[in-house]
Amino acid sequence: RIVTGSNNEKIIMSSCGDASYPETLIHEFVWNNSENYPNHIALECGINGKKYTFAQAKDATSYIGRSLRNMGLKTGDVIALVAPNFPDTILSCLGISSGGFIVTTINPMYTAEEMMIQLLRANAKAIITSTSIASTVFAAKRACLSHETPFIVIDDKIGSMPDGSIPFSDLITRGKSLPPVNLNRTCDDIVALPFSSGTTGLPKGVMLRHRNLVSNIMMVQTSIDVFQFPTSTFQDVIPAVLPFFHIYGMNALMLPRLSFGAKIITIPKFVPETFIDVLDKNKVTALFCVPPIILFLTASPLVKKQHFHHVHLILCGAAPLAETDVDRFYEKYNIDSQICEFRQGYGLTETSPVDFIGTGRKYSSIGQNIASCQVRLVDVMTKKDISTSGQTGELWVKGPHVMKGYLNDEDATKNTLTQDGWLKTGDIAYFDEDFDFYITDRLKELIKVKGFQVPPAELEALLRMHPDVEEAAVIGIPHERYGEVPKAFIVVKENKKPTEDDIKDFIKGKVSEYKQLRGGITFVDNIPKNPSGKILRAKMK
Ligand code: 4UV
Repeated sequence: RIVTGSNNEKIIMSSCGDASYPETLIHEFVWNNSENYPNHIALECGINGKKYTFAQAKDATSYIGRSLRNMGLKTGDVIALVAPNFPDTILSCLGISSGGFIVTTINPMYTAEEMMIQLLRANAKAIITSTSIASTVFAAKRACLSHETPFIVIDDKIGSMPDGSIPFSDLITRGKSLPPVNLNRTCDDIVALPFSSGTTGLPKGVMLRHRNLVSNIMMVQTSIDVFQFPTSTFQDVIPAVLPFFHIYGMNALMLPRLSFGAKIITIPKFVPETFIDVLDKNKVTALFCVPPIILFLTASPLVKKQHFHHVHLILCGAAPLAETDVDRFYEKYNIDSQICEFRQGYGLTETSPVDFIGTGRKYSSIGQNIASCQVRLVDVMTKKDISTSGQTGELWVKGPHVMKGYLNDEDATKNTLTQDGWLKTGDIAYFDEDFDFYITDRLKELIKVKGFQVPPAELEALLRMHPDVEEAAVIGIPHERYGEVPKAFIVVKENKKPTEDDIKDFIKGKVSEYKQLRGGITFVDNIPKNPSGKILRAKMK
């Protein structure tokens, strides 16, 4: 399994060999098999029941692409998609691809200020959103983009459309009478631009090509036989509560599952009653989760054994999960773990996202590297490769799924991607005698709250804007339900005495709910830094 590279690096190869994948654009790939089941339901809204068959969804995608073209948008323009999970959110995403554009997905829970930053960094030329959040998105648009920027709104039956909005449904009806788009795109072109803070600093646009997304889907598909992964087929019914704006929701759930013919039931927001209602009304076959959802499934009195009657896979990723949490789940429901299997997945926005999937043997393990994903473990101190089980090092990965780089950020790209294509994950890991891997720590500064990224640099920059704050540092501390929460250390200016509440109030409206300083604030005399001014986070922890 371990081969020595030309620079003496020790490369841990995948036991699944290499994946083959077609040189196809992602929207073509997703609909490739759909002619085998054109009248099956592809998309259904878990709230209002709105449905699309595979044939309808495929056609709608193409019409949306044509309509966007017809608005004067050009090949390679970036379109911001800021919407909760709806069938129309999926159609928008694929429609953007079929028009030859790039989609930057923005968290719909963001404040207008947070949205503005991404709209500007991504250089968005149009926005697709939905009525329930349209006023916030419109405020962000008005503050930073030109008046003419197309503002397209999905009617989610809550809220209204700001003046001058284009109803999303018009895109489909108008597109029918427009000529097909003459696409001049290759698999090397960028199609998605999700944002991630990577190993350090502020969120950056992660440039993902068509090939990155398609290859990663096939890398997983090639591996599932070897790992005896409960497969996904056109008979699958999958609730989509993981947000599509995040790469896990986008290219582990939405795009791959649709491409294999699953029915996706969209859930715009995790509300326990809504989630249970979807489980009650549908024969759900697979659950895509983050650790807090596993805890919910175990703890909630609303969840019953019968909800898992047809479930063959529970996938969990995006943040660490303890083995005991999985044991507790099985103990509570007395379910056969051979029939309703639990697996972890591990990945990053920068790797489209999947690198590892569980082999089903050990719940606390992220499993093994999937087909075509090469791995190195690099000792943090000596920078030498590790080739022995049990020793920890930084996890590096390489393969056709690795991003092109960060948009307009050469320094960050160089610090993350080596010249020969290795991506430094910023995670610390080891492998055991079976080559099953375990994540033990995070070298990077990123905080994960309920699986969502919280970049400390963003909160630190905000805190420094408070008139009484001299210096600030933010770290993640463990939290029972959320995994981690941000905690701030603050040095105040001379003669200033702000309270913890003063500072929390200052942050409140500026960043989303999940980024709030739930870990509290400690006032200190100084912040430990290295000679070049970098905060020594490990020391602070
Ligand atoms: O960039 P990102 O926000 O990306 C993700 C991706 C999650 C995925 C991907 C593929 C799957 O099959 C799946 O189940 C989940 O979250 O954050 C990347 C960082 O999240 C942490 C780790 O620090 C990454 O660098 N992370 C992701 N998965 C795990 C994890 C995991 N299973 N265990 C521990 N940490």
